[in-house]
Amino acid sequence: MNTLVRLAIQKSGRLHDGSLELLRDSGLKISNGKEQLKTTVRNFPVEILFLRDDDIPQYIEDRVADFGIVGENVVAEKNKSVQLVRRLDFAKCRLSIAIPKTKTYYGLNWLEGKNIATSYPTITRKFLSDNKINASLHEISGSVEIAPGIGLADAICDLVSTGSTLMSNGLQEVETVMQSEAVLIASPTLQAEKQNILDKLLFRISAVQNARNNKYILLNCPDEAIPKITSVIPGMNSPTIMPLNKKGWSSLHSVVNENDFWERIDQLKSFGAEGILVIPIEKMIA
Ligand code: PRT
Ligand code: ZN
Repeated sequence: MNTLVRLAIQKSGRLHDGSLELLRDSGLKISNGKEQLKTTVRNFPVEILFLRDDDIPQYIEDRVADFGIVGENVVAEKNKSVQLVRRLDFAKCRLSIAIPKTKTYYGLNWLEGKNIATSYPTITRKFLSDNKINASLHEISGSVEIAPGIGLADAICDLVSTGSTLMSNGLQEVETVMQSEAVLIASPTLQAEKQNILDKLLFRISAVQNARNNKYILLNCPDEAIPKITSVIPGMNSPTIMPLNKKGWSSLHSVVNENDFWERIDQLKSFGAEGILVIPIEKMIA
């Protein structure tokens, strides 16, 4: 009998599209009716549950789901019995403390005795106690950033990505409590067959993440530039080099990392590379 695992993702919200895209890029054929609470996958032994993100750690602790995709902030806040298996490189944000722009911040002691509004009481309380600050927390579930403006709190602890919500509410970010991104979490112990399925999924996710982080690069260069160019873009093993129909010139094919892409291109040009083509990679298996 085939084992089926259950993977919980957010039903709707900021993690929903990124989670589905990652699973689809990993080759899972998922049909997605907006109103569905669960769906099976045609070509992979997994059933997908669509839930509120806050509930996912509990479902995994209770073993109703085996794996899930949530923000690291939710994992830390809920503090359930789950293991963080993989960071997924999307929905990046940070949980930060912000105070009115009109106040002068002089360090953590500013928060002493103050009232802080947050939807993340567990993480905020730990941050304050780690820093030996006594402050009272006011837990609210949404629109946290308006709390100082309406006199509900002196400061807030909330998620920030671009910072524009803070700015439009007259707040300044003064402390970063934690960095967060979407993560794959799982039950701390899995039966062997379920672990096997998780390993298969992780292998595919690695291929997708590598492909997203790298580009295929083709260029022409004088033969004497090959050693220098190879030292900058060594590729997965070594570059492919083919002679051009022009004496003393070659075509070189390799991969280049997204993070230092422009810096590498500048170096390659300075070594004499010409006709540089950069192409997205669909999957990359090391
Ligand atoms: O309905 P459900 O409970 O499932 O969803 P939700 O409303 O609780 O969560 P949702 O969809 O808003 O966010 C899901 C996850 O996305 C969060 O737990 C984070 O891990 C991640 N994420 C990434 C963010 C942001 N970026 C983000 N910017 N979550 C919320 N925000 C909000 C923030 O609270 C603030 O109101 O966006 C505003 C700030 O954005 P900037 O760009 O103006 O700084
Ligand atoms: Zn939520």
